Amino acid sequence: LRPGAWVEDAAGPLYVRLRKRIEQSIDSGLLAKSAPLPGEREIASLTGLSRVTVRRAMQELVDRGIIVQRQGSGSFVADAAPRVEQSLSHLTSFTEDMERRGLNVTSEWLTRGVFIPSPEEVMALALSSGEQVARVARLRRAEGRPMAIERASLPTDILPDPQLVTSSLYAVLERDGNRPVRALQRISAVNLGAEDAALLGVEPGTAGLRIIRTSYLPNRRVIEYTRSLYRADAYDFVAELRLGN
Ligand code: 16G
Repeated sequence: LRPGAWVEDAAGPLYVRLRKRIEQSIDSGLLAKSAPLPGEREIASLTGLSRVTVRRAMQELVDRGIIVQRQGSGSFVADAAPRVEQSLSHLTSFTEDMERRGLNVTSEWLTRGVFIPSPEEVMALALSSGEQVARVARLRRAEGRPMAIERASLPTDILPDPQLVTSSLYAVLERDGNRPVRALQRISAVNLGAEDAALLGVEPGTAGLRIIRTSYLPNRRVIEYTRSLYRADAYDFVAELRLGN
């Protein structure tokens, strides 16, 4: 946070520039996980910005789960992915969920193509013999932090060209009139294996949430079978319960 350094490379209001500058310092490792941040007053005098501007930038970083503030001891770089509350009663996509919270979504491709299906995929998607399967597997990030690994499989008549999925899978399905309207979701606890843990940025053996989603079109046809691993320290799944059966 050299004086004036925040001005050069970002656009928008001052507090947004300052927020982006701090985010960059965290992403580049200049500010380590759990590292303490200078106080509001110090940041203001280092940057020449008003304390109101600094406070506003800090509040946005707190809202996004990028920094945490502890009463009496100041602000620290959050050492975990942003923690989000996810409703279990709405059929939404990762992109929609994160964008609604103002979090920026990026994905890293693990697999994207058409393959010979596994027996599990044949069963789950009710594929005919000889039919291939479209696979879209991604590491999904919010504000640059890994949140989940999602491995989606779809019939190839629903997704003939997986390469066309550049950001949101559901946006592609929606465009083609194939947006699922119902899904079954199974959530269970797992200990993450070395490879998945490395992708998610946690230690091997850390607890994760395994989620299997099977989604349906209005005509009850299954069109998505997705096996995901979500960071247990990043998600609270919330469902509303009502008396009755
Ligand atoms: C959600 C879904 C996933 C779906 C993805 C599409 C779970 C638990 N949730 O994350 O099944 O494929 O959204 O997101 O699996 P996209 O439209 O952002 O690609």
